[in-house]
Parts: sequence; structure tokens; C-alpha cells
Amino acid sequence: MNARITPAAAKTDLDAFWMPFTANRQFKGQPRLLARAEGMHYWTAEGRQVLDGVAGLWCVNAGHGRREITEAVTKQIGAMDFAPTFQMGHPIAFELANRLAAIAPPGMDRVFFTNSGSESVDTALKIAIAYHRARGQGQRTRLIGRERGYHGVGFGGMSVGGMVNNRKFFASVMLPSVDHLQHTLDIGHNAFSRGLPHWGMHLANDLERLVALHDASTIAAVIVEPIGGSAGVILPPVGYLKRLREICDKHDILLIFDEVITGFGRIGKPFAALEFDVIPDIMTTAKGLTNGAIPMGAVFAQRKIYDAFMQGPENAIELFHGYTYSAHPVACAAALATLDIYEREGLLTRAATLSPEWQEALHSIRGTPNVIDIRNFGLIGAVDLEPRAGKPGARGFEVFLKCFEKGVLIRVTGDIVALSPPLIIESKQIAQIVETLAGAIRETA
Ligand code: PXG
Repeated sequence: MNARITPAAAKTDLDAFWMPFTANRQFKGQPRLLARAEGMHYWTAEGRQVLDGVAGLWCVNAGHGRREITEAVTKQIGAMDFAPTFQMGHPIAFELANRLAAIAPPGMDRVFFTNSGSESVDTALKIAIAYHRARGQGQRTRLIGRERGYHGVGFGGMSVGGMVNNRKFFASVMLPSVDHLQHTLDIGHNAFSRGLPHWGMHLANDLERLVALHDASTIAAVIVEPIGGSAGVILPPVGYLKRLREICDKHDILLIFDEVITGFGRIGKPFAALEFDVIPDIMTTAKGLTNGAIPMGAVFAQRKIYDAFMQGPENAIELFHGYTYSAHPVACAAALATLDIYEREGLLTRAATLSPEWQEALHSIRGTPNVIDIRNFGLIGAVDLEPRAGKPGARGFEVFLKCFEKGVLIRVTGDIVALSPPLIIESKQIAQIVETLAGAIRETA
């Protein structure tokens, strides 16, 4: 526990850690240190309670400090701390894959383990390209992402991603054969939509434009987040994902859903593919898989994808890909305990029950000065703020700091507030998040 490091501590205490996606100098001048977590709350290093409005980073779906996960991890690390999964195996890796296959969208019952969302994405992209080669279509190497998409920070995920700040420093070292669909956020048509926006299904036809430009025979896969998270909660218009699926089918292009955020109950079904009744060929997950307790990711593939690799001599390795820690036994134990909790407490569908109340509460912020859009689906929410003139992101960051001071942790990306609380949230906590946020927005008018 880092409770010894307080904001009053010497500045050098904070120097060595080069923090990810953080304004290091701002943070180290004015640190915000979390020291303990339980249920819906964090406690700061000074002992102040903070309501977690973002499930850590969209990952702690069952709430913090779940005893069963702690116990499962402790027991496993005592029994077997590590075991290789290259040419070897251990039982709970197979048990976990079977448990995941049982809740997966229909047919997606082959599971490849990773340690993060970024690794899941790069794994999925490699599987897609290798799949086409395995069936004699090795010229299909092009990948299609989407503007404002986020698929982690590996070279593959960065290349198919569409957030400019994540790309611009690395422009010349992106994967070469990548193109992007236009994104689906259109406040002009869809401001304050409740649930999915009704305008914009036709945006999926942008894929036909890219097919016409590159020819389908060069395209391996399309990757999208069913609901975009990091770029500020970007919803698919009604019918959009189905249309993407149809176009992919027509041209024999694989469809990859990046469900790192939407997976494991965030939107009211175990996976967005089930909610939207659109089954991809490959699906990436991480985060909620272990409730954030131990790093782990999982890539789900349709059986036809796996089967395409299972040819040639039986003693030949079929896919030259994997991580030292693929199916790490301690992560597997954490994931199994997490799935037990999700199932016993009905958390994979609880967001659907809470969603009407969540929607009403969020939209009550409408009318507050500088609020230009509100979006919601399942237990995800976003509030778009009017940027301060000439200072993009300033208002968002002020609102973030004010909420933290007032005891609620939110996320901001630029001037968009994103919310994704643990799925165990209670009504009074929904009200607390919304009241605190509305107050913070008013105070930064
Ligand atoms: N795909 C998606 C859709 C994600 O949201 C990743 C891949 C990468 O996962 P890893 O585990 O490599 O970070 C993500 C991660 C935010 C935020 O505040 C979102 C993520 C990570 C950190 C912050 O929106 N998503």
C-alpha cells in the first residue's frame, strides 16, 4: 500500500514513476493518490472517501475488494505461481476457456489468452491476417479501423485506432495497410439521444467506399468498438452494426468487435455482440474479465477461424503467437472467481435493469450551462461540455478536479466526461454522481 506517500511528501518521491497517459508535471505538483478501495469507493492517501464513477478504468465491474477474488488468487499463487502454456498446460486455463465459451456469443467458443486489451487487439489483428493466409488468401492484409476508435497502444492497435493524439507522434511507423471508416458521433443530428441514436445507420456504408477504393480482396478485417469508450462514448446508430456485418459478409471480410470496455456486463448483456444481436468473427476483451484485479485479456474466435488453422502435420505449431503470461494461473484464478461473482449476483445483466434510472439521472443534467450533449447506454454515460474558447480540454479537466475534490471519481477525455461505475451501484450513488457532476459543471461556468 502506498499510504506512506502523501501529497506533502518530498517531490522526489514521485519523480521516478513515468506515469501513463498523465500530465506528469501537473500531477506531481498536485498529486491525487489512492490508497485503498472497497465496494463502490476508493480512499485517498489522506483517508478521504471517493465514489468510483468509472470502475477504476472501466474494469472493476463487481466493485472493489471482492474477497472471493483475493482468496482465489492467494490460493492459486500458493499452489502454483506460474506454469508455461507453450507446449504445456494447466487445468484452470482450460476450465476458464470453457467457462468463457459458455457465455460467449454463439459460436465464439475458441479463446486465446493475453494480458491486456492492447495485446488482445494485436492478437486479434494477427489472427485475422493469418486466417486469410491459412485459407489461401494471403493477399488480404489490409485492416480497417475507424476514426476516433481506441484499440490500445500496441503498433497494431495504434494503427487501426483513430484518436489523433495517440497517432501523431508515430505517424511514420504505423502499419502500412490500414484505412479508417468515418466515426458515428454527430451532435448536430443526435444531441441528447437516449440510448442509441436513430440517425446515422447509413454511416456503415462508408465501408463500401473503402472496399471500392482498395478492393475487397486486399482487406482482412474491420475492427470497431461496438460502443466507443475512450474517445468519449460514441454510440452506434440503430442498425449500424448490423449493416457493417452485412457488408463484411458480402465481401468475405472479418468483423472484429473490440469489447475491452463493453464486455462483461457493462451494457446489460455479457457482451455487446449479444445486446446488438450482431455476431463478429473475433472479439477482444480484457478489463472486466478479472474485475481489474490481475491483468488479463481474452480473444474469442468463431470456431471456423480456429479450425482454419488446424491443418497440416499434427506436430506443427499452428499459430506463431503467444505471451509468456498467456493464461497465467493466478490471472485464471482471478477470472474464475470473477465469473462466479458475476453469475451469482447477476451482474452481467444488471446494467440493463439499472439503465432506465441511469438514463433519467444523467439526462437531468441537461440544461446546465455548457452541457452540449449527453449520451448513455447500459451503465455507460457521457456529458459533452462546451470547450473554453481557445483552451480545449481545460473545462473538462477543471470538472474532473472539482468532482474529485467533492468525492467522486470521473474520467475526462478533452471536454467529454465519461462515466462507467461498477455494476453494483445503488440508486443513491447514481444520484450522488449526477449531483456532484452537475454541481462541478455549474461551478466551472
Ligand atoms: N481496446 C479498447 C476498446 C479499450 O478501451 C484497450 C483496447 C486497451 O486496453 P489496455 O488494457 O491495453 O489498456 C482499451 C483500453 C479511458 C481509458 O479512460 C480507456 C482504456 C484504457 C485507459 C483509459 O477511456 N481502454
